[in-house]
Amino acid sequence: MSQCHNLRSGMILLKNHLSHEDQVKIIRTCQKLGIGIGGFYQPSYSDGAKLHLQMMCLGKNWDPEAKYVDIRPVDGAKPPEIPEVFQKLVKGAIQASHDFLLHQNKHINAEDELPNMSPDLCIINFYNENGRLGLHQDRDESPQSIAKGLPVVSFSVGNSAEFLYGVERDVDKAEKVVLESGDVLIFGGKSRMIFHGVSTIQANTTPKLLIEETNLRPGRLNLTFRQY
Ligand code: MD6
Ligand code: FE
Repeated sequence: MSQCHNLRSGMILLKNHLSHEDQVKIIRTCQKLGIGIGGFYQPSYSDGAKLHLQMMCLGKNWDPEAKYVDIRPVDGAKPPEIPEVFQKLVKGAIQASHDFLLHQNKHINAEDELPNMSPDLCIINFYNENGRLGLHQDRDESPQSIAKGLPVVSFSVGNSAEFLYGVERDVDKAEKVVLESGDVLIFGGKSRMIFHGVSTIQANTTPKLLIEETNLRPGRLNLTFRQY
């Protein structure tokens, strides 16, 4: 079993949860979808400021200005569906988190702490080695989804990232955790509204075999699954 950390209530880190084969599948799928209709682009705000990453969405479209809309404003593209293999991986990660919570305390109801979720959308970010993402909350999903604390499930593949999180939008007060290739971070329940962001991408930290098998360029892929 991969190592599990309960970072705070509703926030669980599954270290090295995704197998090498899973990671290869994730990269190849993102490579394929990323150059198709609805594929990677660099999002920007209406004032022209660009995010320091490439993004694409599956299932439903989200962008930092328009939020959730059926077709994306930049090019009118409809997002591709979430592949079945991704659905299975998300299910497995939530199950592993519940098993871990019950292992820690068999008297709790694991679903109270971390509700179940079936994703209908996924936001995929690709960061090059200068990529980053400022502290934010994920609060554009439906009020019901947020009120229930339905978790966001996040897969990291490629270079490691320094990930910040905290109850305030304050970088100096934030906790830090390094997310490595294969890690899964889940936050829901009492942590659904936590502030979080990516401060740095650590150069040359992708496992060599992963690069050899996928030709992934230097950088980090992050997939966040949610239920609108
Ligand atoms: C990232 N992740 O790790 C950005 N959001 O690149 C997120 O913004 C995120 O990891 C919600 C839940 C988990 C996350
Ligand atoms: Fe987020």
